[in-house]
Parts: sequence; C-alpha cells; structure tokens
Amino acid sequence: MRGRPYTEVNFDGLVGPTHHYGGLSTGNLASTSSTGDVANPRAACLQGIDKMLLVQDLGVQQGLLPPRLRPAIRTLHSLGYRGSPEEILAKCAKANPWLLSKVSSSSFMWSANAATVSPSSDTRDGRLHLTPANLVSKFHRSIEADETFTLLQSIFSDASLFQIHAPLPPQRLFSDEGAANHTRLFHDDEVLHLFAYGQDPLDAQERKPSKFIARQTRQAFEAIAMRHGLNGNIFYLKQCAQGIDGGSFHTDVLAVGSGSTFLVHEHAFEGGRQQLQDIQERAPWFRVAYVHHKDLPLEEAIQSYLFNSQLLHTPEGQILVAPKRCEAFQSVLSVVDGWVQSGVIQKALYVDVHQSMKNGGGPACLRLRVPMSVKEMGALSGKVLLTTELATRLKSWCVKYYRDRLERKDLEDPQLWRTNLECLEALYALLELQFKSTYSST
Ligand code: SUG
Repeated sequence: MRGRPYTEVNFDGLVGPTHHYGGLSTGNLASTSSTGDVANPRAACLQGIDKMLLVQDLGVQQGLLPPRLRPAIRTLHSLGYRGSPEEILAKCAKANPWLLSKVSSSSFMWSANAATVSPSSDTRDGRLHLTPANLVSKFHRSIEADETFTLLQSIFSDASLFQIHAPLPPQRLFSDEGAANHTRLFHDDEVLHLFAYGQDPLDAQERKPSKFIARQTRQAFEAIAMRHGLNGNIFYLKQCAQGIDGGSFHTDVLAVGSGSTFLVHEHAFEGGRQQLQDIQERAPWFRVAYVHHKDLPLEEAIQSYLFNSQLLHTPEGQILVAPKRCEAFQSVLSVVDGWVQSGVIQKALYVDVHQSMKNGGGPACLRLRVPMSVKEMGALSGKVLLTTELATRLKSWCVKYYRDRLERKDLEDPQLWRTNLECLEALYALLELQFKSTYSST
C-alpha cells in the first residue's frame, strides 16, 4: 500500500436486532423479492461476526461499527408521533405499518454505504477524512446519516488526525451512497480514485436508467473530493444505465477493486471498456479483469453477487471472499477459475452471509475500508478493532439479546423495543463507546 505503514482496516457494520425483510429498496432485486419473509436476526449477526473472523484470520485488520437504535422512535417523533415509545409504536403500527418497517430497518449494517473515506496519505492536510453518506435516495436509509456522523465523530475523535465532515446537503443533486461507489487503487506511490455515479442531474443529454433510479450523483463525489482535499488521480465513471436497470443499484454490485486490480462486469460502466482504457492510459499499472456479458450474463452476475466479494490484500496474495451463493452458478465458477489460472487472484473463499444477501447485502456491502497508519489505529476511541476475545463476547451478547425469528408484524412489539434498548446499552458499554439513548427528536 502507498506509504507502506498503512493498513486497510475493514469496519463491518454489525447486524442489528431488528434485521427483517421490509422490501424497502426498489431497484435492489434481492430486497424486493424477499419482502415479508421471516428473518433470523441472530443468525444474520452471527454470520457477520464469522465473516469478520475469517477476514481477520486472513491477516486483514478487522474493525466494527455498532448498530443504531431501532425502531427509530426519534424519527417517528420528528414526524409528529407523540407519547411514550410504546404508545408511538402502537400508533405507527396502526396508522402506517410500512413506516414502522422503514424506521426499524437494520440497514446501517451495510457499512460500505456509511461514508466515503480518504486516507491521510491522499489528503492535502495529511488527515484522514470521512464524509457520512446522506443516503437520500431511500427514506429508511436517510435516517442513518446523522447517526453515522455522531458515531464516526465518537470513534475518530482525535481532530489532529481525523476530520469527520457532516453529510452533504440532503438534496437529490448531492445524493450520496458512500464508499460503495468509490474504489481506491494504488501501485507504489501512485493512487487512483474511481468515483462512480449513476446520475449527473446537470447533464441534460445523459442516458438514464428507465426502470430504477440512479442513487449516486457526480456532484456529490465532486464535493467530497474537494472537501477532503484529495490528491492523486481522480476519475469520475458513469455507471451503466442497463446495469442499474438490471439491479446494480451500487457500483459494488458489478465491480470490485483492490491494490492495482479491478474486477469489472461489462455492464458496470457506460461504454463498456472505454472509460477504463482511458484510465489505463494515465496509469498503465491499472489492471482490469473484464468480464463479458456472454461469459457471465448480467442476471447471473447480480443474482450470484460475485462482484460484491471482498478482494483482500493478504500475506498470501489477493484473496476473493465471495458469497456462498456464487457456488450455485457454473458461469461464476468458470470466471473465478479463470482469475485464479491467470494469477489475478490467489484463491476464492465462499462465506455464508445469506441473511444479509436476501436484502441485497453481500460481503463487500458489510464493510467500510479505511486505510490507516499505526498511529491512527492507536488513536481510535472505543474497542472497535476486533480481537478473538471481543468476537467471543459479541457472539454471547448476540445470542442473549437477538431473536431467531422476526417478521414485520413483530416490530410493533414493545418488548422488542425495550430489549433492543438494553441490548444496545450493553453493546456500547462493551465497546466502551458512548450510547446516545435519546430517542425523541427534541
Ligand atoms: O441500500 N438494502 C440495502 C443494501 C445495501 C447494499 N450495499 C451495497 N451494495 N454497498 C440498500 O438497498 C433492504 C432493506 C429491506 O428491504 O428491508 C436494504 O436497505
């Protein structure tokens, strides 16, 4: 990695106790097709912890971000619901059960959408900069933005090393989904930042998806690159409208990169290979493993979630941590085999994150990559870096508080709410982080 002492810390979002299938994300095919299914929050959280342990075992530093309190009574309060939390839940369940599902989503677990990250090696003031995503495209996700801001401020609290920016203005022009659309590649001392966007609202000529909305705008990333004082080669890539209509609601559904390697499906970006070739002219070391639709049809790329794998730089070489579902697709296995044969990756490992996958969240969605120096890691507040001991404690905590069955109708249960409050208080104490237990909006 550029400036060798940098380590990539993968901060996974811990699955929350209200993980359920709300069908809340149009354009995310897994989310809509799982609508109303019975979820198992306990299994979801344990699957996430096991994935973290696997990554840590591969020699990659693992961190975590704790869940936020759900149902988000404070959001209901801001929408005019009044009374005790129990009364508010009952009123909302009666008046608008769909809203209750939205304010109960555990969507913060997909931490690839938590923020955009610029490591201190790449910024003009030599500090690590993070901008929490405003997530304005989906209401249930937009409520994460100010919570993520507060959480990141409490973890990255040393202002001499870190700057946590406020989320961008919550407007369509600055619609931002965070690191899921940003890839940082490097080779020796050179760095490339690939910012992918689905929409440029100021471009009247642009080709738009016809079925689903594009979530990320170019203007959002331009603002982030500016406020972070980002150095290096910056490229803005246009997501392919056909890919978005096929279910690629974030770039990381059809592309993943690490080091100098970029694995890309033909329908990830407009114009197929052209935008990537332009980059290669500026950075000949930029290595693209390009997968044609004829070898892996778009539908199978999306269903398998192959490109939502983690591509990890390990002492053994590049290892692909792919969703277990990939094993069911012959086309995917052939592509992976080709990557191994040609030395693009050392090997692939398949992980079971089925509970998250059913909501459109594969291994890569569950993590936020933060390249950090040893000094920066030492300056983090709270116990957010994973150890085997912490993982064991997290598992016991999860088994104690999480249900193994949750449906949308359970969200109105006041006992669920009370247990969640206790559950999060216990977790934040375990992680030595301050828990903001205020749940009214005023
Ligand atoms: O924003 N799903 C998330 C999945 C996010 C995946 N992240 C990345 N690709 N980086 C979303 O669409 C579904 C919730 C529900 O339907 O209950 C949801 O929010």
